[in-house]
Amino acid sequence: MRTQVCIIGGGPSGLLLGKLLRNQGIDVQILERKTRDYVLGRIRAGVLEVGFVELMRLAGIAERMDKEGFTHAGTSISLNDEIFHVDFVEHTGTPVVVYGQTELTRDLYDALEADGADIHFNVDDVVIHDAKSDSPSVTYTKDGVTQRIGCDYIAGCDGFHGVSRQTIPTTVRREYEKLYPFGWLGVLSETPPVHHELIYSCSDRGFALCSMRNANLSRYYIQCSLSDSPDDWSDAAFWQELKRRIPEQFADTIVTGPSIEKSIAPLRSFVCEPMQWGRLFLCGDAAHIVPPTGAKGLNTAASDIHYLYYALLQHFKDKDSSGLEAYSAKALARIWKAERFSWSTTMMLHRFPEMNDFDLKMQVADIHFLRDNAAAQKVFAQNYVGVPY
Ligand code: RFL
Ligand code: PHB
Repeated sequence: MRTQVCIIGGGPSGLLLGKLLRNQGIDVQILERKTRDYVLGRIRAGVLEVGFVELMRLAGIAERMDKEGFTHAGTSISLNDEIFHVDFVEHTGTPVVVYGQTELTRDLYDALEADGADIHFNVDDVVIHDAKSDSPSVTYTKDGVTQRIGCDYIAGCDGFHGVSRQTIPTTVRREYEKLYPFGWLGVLSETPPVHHELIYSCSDRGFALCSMRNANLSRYYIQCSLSDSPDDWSDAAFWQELKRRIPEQFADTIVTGPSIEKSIAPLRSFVCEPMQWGRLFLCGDAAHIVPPTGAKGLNTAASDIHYLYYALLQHFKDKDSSGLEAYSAKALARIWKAERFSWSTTMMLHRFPEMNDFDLKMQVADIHFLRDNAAAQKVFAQNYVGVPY
């Protein structure tokens, strides 16, 4: 088998790149380790920057997102019972769109399957060969049979635990990491959201976030211990703890119900440099991870895809490889800004085990500065809606 671009990973990064390239007549093969249903069962991100929305429109798959997504002009931030609003539209002219990763991934799968794209599910033993040569290839096994795909380029879109990043020799690859001493316990429930926008809450008992997927589907998170398991948290215990961490006016009005999904995600900051090795290009979680506090995980994946898509287009249409050569530096310049924002909002809003009284006063001053200072709000808004590509 031969293709122009072999895409490893059928998550949002790989699917979006695949759809954009196919629309331009560039041939792709997509390899996914799991089944479609498994990928769609992962409950993850919910907030899209306008840059991501524009890419979905460019790919011609924004119809449902434009109809069912919710435009949010700002967000609320609370400190115990105090609450204030940061208006993204006032400060940047740009809102964000709330549309779940599950729905977006479903739209991508539907569109790719409708135009006959080759997506190989349930593949094992993916190995990248000769990435530094002019004729790389990828082998995999499916149903016990080994297959080989020869290609011009490989897009490593296989997430944090994939094989692509590991293919880059440790003599070349440099990894930067920070682990946080807590996780987020997330609950999805078929209840109306407590507020029309998101509420990020810092409280004496730890962080909480009130988010949503649609008018009758809420997504809530609380900071939890890394040693907790979702089974340790009954629905009743979750709701009780959430109510203690959000302002009283919302604790009094929140509609609770049975959880339909409950999971714990550890918080991590991670960047791999470079994001290119020969003809292998890393995108999304394969190259970098942010703690979810800034809602940047999926959005940083989208900016990688933007840079790689235009670079591949320039190569295949104009025979100009300068975009591909610049990919890693360009993508990383934006990634580090998103890393900084995600790290700083995590520090501002979470309770760290080692915090002393001075640290707690600093945290309050940080939040009050944001509350009282229009310039600080503008900076927060610019980061939240996404710095330009
Ligand atoms: P994904 O979504 O991980 O997709 C990678 C795909 O590659 C497949 N794969 C392989 N395929 C073939 N061969 C192999 N050897 C393979 N190894 C892996 C996997 O099965 C998978 O389908 O990466 P992608 O496409 O880069 O997308 C990135 C986003 O998914 C991610 O940034 C966000 O979801 C991060 N994230 C969140 N971001 C937010 O903005 N808000 C959130 O609330 C939020 N919650 C989360 C998250 C990430 C989580 N992870 C990764 C553990 C919650 C969790 C639990
Ligand atoms: C979500 O809705 O899952 C979500 C929203 C905002 C975040 C993180 C997660 O910062």
